[in-house]
Amino acid sequence: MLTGCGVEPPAPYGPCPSEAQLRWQRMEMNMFCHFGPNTFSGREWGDGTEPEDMFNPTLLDCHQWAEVAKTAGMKGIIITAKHHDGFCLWPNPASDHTVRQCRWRDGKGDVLRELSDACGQAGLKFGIYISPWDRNAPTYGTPEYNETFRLTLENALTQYGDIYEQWFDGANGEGPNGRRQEYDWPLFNGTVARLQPQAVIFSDVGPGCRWVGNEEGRSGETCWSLLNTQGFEPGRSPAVDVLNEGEPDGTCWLPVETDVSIRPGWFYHADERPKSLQQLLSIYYTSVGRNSLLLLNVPPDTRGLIPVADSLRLFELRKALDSIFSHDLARDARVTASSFRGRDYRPSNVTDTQYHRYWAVDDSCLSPTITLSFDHPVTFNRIMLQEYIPLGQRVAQFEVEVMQGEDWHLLSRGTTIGYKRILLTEQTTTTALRIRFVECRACPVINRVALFQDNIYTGKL
Ligand code: FUL
Repeated sequence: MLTGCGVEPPAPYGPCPSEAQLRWQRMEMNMFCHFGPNTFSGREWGDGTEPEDMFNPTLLDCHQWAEVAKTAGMKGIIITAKHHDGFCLWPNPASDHTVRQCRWRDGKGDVLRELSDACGQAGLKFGIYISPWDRNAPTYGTPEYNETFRLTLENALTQYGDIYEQWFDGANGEGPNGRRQEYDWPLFNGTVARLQPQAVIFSDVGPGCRWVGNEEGRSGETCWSLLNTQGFEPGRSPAVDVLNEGEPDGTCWLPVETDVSIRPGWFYHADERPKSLQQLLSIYYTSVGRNSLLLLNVPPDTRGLIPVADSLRLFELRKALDSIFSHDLARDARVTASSFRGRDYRPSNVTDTQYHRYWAVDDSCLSPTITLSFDHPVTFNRIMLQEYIPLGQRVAQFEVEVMQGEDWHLLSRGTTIGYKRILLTEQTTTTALRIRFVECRACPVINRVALFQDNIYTGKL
């Protein structure tokens, strides 16, 4: 394709995101809701023998969940439709361990209906977690269970509108008969792909996005959205540090999702408290700031509401992020570069906020520099960089220098950038900043360089 000035854009390099994966990555921060019998029993893993009537939220209001998520700046909500205890939050015809068997709402309740409607009204996307491990299903541990699970998926994926993400948990223990299950992953993934082709499928190894390898909210400081998945499947995945960092020569585009809970547990427990604002900011920097999507779990309580302590903490987080990131100190910089590909790819594209405009150099140029100069000194302690990932992930090593007096001084260095990378630096005042791309797998394609001042987060990462 030729552009306005007759110069071709860089060709995509290596595996690249699908449109659904790109849309997903740009959501940046979503909410996870663990809710079910465990909310009432105080356990983290129910064993499947819980009586259905244990599930009895007294004031369930999914609009409240959606309002909290939206105000906090989340773009979607994923609900545990069925956790390991097997209880279904919707009247799944393939099971008799569901809301249909409850006294709650006379057996006519349906949490997926209420939450999908609430998300639709609030302009949020809706996703579903369904645990393949089932400690209640009588057929678990036999080939028949794979068919039951397919029917379960089919039912959940056809009644509640568009599903943006299907979350498959990798935990796989014993069922009620003491047997383990050989999962038919091609059948499960194929069912999702057929019924919700735009849904990004999460599991340890995708195929849509991958697990970060820990539950602490920490993506790799080096983080490739690429992975070799051949020979692996959920529950039989590469080592956790490989999941955490990815592989530069990975053959699949498989970006990281960082799932972490705002509380110590995934489910609500009356004696637990939400993490502090400082902890949440640290998690933001080590997830969104490290080329990952943040899926923050906020568990509703026994009333079926998000507790006020958690919602207030989320609002504090939003306020802090807005105050840090709403003022880009690089906005008015003069931007020059060692070279650029042509008029459409000019260096100043990195300081505008249009996602599809970027700075690019000739194919043969693997170590260019870009310089931001300021009429008046700027003071900052955060640097945000973004690669234009529709063309792949290219940068493997870079350095940031700042002008001090007449000389350039090294301020920071990094490895990968990816969709978004936020560097924490010492407080710096300068009239010019230069980024040297030291090692790139193909000519770098950069759509954003921004500088911010964070007066709130006081820790290190
Ligand atoms: C894990 C599960 O065992 C936890 O209960 C929780 O759902 C977490 C998100 O995934 O594998």
